[in-house]
Amino acid sequence: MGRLIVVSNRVALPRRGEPTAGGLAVALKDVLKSNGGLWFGWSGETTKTPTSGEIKALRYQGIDYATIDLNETDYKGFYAGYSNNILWPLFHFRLGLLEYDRRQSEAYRRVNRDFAKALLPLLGPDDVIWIHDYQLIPLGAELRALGARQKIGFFLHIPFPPWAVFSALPGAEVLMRDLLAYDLVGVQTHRDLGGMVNCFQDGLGLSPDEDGGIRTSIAGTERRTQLSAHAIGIDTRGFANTARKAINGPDAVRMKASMGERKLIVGAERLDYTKGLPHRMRGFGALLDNFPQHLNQVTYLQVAARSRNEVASYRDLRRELDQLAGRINGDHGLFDWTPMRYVARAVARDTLAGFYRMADVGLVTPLRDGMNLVAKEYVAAQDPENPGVLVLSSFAGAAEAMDGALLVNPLDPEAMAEQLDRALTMPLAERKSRWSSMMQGLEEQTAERWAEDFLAELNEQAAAREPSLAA
Ligand code: GDG
Repeated sequence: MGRLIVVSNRVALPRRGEPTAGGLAVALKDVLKSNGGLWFGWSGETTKTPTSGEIKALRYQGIDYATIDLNETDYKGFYAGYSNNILWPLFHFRLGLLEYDRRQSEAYRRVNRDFAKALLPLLGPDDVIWIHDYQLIPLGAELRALGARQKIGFFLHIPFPPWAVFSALPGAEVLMRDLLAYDLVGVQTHRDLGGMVNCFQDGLGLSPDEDGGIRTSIAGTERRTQLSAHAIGIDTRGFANTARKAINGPDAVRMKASMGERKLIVGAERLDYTKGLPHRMRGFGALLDNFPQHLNQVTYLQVAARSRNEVASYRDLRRELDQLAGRINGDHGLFDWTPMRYVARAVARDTLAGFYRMADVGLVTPLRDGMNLVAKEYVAAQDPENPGVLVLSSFAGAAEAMDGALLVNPLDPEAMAEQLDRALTMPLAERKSRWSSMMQGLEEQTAERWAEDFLAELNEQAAAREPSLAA
């Protein structure tokens, strides 16, 4: 048995004394530990000079970490440019925000090739490789070009649009062909699987066989790429415990004291245009306009952790949110009631867990989202005796399985206001029954289970066959 090699753009490097934050990092570390594995990727550091491709290695708690730096040109072209300014809006159906630049496309390809060159010497013949997300789509094909024969799987964490959207990308066919280097390509939901299959059919004229795999023959090698949906989960029990403890912590106690008898609506995410934050604020404004019985009775806390400041569309969004929050508070606030508390910084994870538990409503309304872990964390954090209500966008991957949520179309502020009113006034029995059906799903479909299922399916795939070796 070989090792498991996880490759992601950013490596969650261990910091001594600090617990690993985030379900994904926890899940991957667990599977890496049990398989004796290696985690490879960008260190998060940029250098002024061209990079030497030098690998920094570290071993901690049974896991090997290997990272490389990016130079500033590649950081701008590959990461800030092509990955975040072209692929991110494209995969989230936001063609108007896509700013194509051929040099960035070249940087993307070059960095993926550099990753492949740096990774190849670290691989054993029986290792299984699992590559993550849109920054690294061509990495499998680049590894194959260098002769890698190992099983390689790829997981896309963000949505997969249909060809009518995807084809807007110059070179869209090339990126689709890159996916055929993998033995397994996983996406989050059946909707995303439909998008990917549609891209293969309409973009490359390739249809899956009855088991959901695409057969190709490239340079004399017969290959089959299995396509499937694997919904990511969280460390449900771990997060529930964190929330249970945090509710008595100093931050939660202060927060509670500042609220009085008012109800709490909570939202938390990276400050990103896919998360529908302006629409959400308008929905809250509509609640106060259309349901005046909630005036002075409810507070909405929105945490929006700044991210990707180097991309102009993120700076524009920040300005829009600052204005909207100011307007809502100006229009509706009283001298002793601030309807919206807007925090444009990250808060500590356990503090956030305490806020989720305290909140009567979790408001999670992305315009598009691969899965959305906040929706799952909010549910996991609830008090089983007095659970809150999840108001969730039907465009989040999480909506596919979270049947106890109140679903909304985030583009419709009036509808959001109606669902918020329903959530704020929902009787305990209905809250409990909605919550327990979602919690049961979360206990079954954890992050660990997601990783195990994906790897089991990858291991089941037959190795590629060259005609000369075929029986
Ligand atoms: C991508 C896909 C997919 C948020 N604010 C703070 C904070 N957070 C944490 C949340 C959650 C995580 O960040 C965000 O995860 P999401 O899944 O919601 O969103 P993305 O970052 O866009 O992740 C997404 C995911 O990959 C996994 O496949 O679900 O669709 O876009 O854990 O709690 N954490 C702290 N402070 C904050 O202020 N500590």
